[in-house]
Amino acid sequence: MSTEKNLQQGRVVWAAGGFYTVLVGAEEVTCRIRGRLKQQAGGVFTGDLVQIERFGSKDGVIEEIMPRKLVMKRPNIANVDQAVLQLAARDPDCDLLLLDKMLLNCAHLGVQPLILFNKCDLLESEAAWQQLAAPYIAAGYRVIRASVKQGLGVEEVRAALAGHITVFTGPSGAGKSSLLNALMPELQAEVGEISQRLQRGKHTTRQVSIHVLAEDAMVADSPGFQLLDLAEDLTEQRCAELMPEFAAHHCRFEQCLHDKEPDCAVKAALAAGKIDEGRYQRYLRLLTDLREREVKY
Ligand SMILES: Nc1nc2c(ncn2[C@@H]2O[C@H](COP(=O)(O)OP(=O)(O)OP(=O)(O)O)[C@@H](O)[C@H]2O)c(=O)[nH]1
Ligand SMILES: [Mg+2]
Ligand SMILES: [Zn+2]
Repeated sequence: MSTEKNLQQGRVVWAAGGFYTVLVGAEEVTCRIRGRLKQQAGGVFTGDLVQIERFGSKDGVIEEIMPRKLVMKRPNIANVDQAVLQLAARDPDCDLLLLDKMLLNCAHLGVQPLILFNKCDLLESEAAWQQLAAPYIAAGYRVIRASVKQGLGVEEVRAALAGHITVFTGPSGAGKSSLLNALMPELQAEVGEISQRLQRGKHTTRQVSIHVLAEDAMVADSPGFQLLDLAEDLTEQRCAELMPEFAAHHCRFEQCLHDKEPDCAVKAALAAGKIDEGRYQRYLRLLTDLREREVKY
């Protein structure tokens, strides 16, 4: 008699309390995991491709974790190739330093970022939109103007999701779950209020969950956050390289951080109004954060 196990491949789409929901084809299988895997490569992440052994139609056990392409730390998810970085244009206030950190982390990891400003129904004018979006469009990022409330931008997002595994990420209260519900009304993900006193969301979504939007598109909802660290192995030099609007300018020193160095082409471009002052100032702030972090270690 053969002892070969009958293994099937699937993707972990949800994890809670030691159980993992693995999608095998269109079937959801509830799995435990082999003890030896708990230590391997940090355990099992939502998004992992795994080999499972089935017991009956609904239950199974994860036997192998397939090599993963990447792991995002915040939110905790494996193997995504695109991230919708979603912020509310208003309510809660738009935290652009947080956005710039998310952009650097994505670029560092090799995840394609897509900036989405939601709640544009709350913007007072066209000028307010321009002020928000123009620096990012000028830097070369793709920016989507959205109001889930009014249905604005939803189909543009749907089109952008084709062919990708995309995670929706950003502050609590940005409307990530609301956007997912607009894309997949059958989902009925829980949506929360904004605390007007604190001007932030109430951390309604507690777990990362992956959903099949179309044959070639998967999307993940994820818990929002207020604070974010730059990736652990991000250096000052790497940050400088990952700022797309700096790339066209060539400084005297190849390793220029565009801070206090002489003959800096980036600073010249800044003075000429070709680089956004806000983006540059936040970049300097992040360099300072990284230096302080180095001192701590
Ligand atoms: N005005 C306005 N409100 C919106 C819009 N989209 C979502 N909201 C509201 O914003 C609040 C937060 O929405 P959620 O979808 O729960 O936000 P979230 O990003 O999933 O928050 P977490 O799960 O806590 O990370 C809810 O009260 C939504 O009704 C929009 O386009 N305009
Ligand atoms: Mg949510
Ligand atoms: Zn420079």
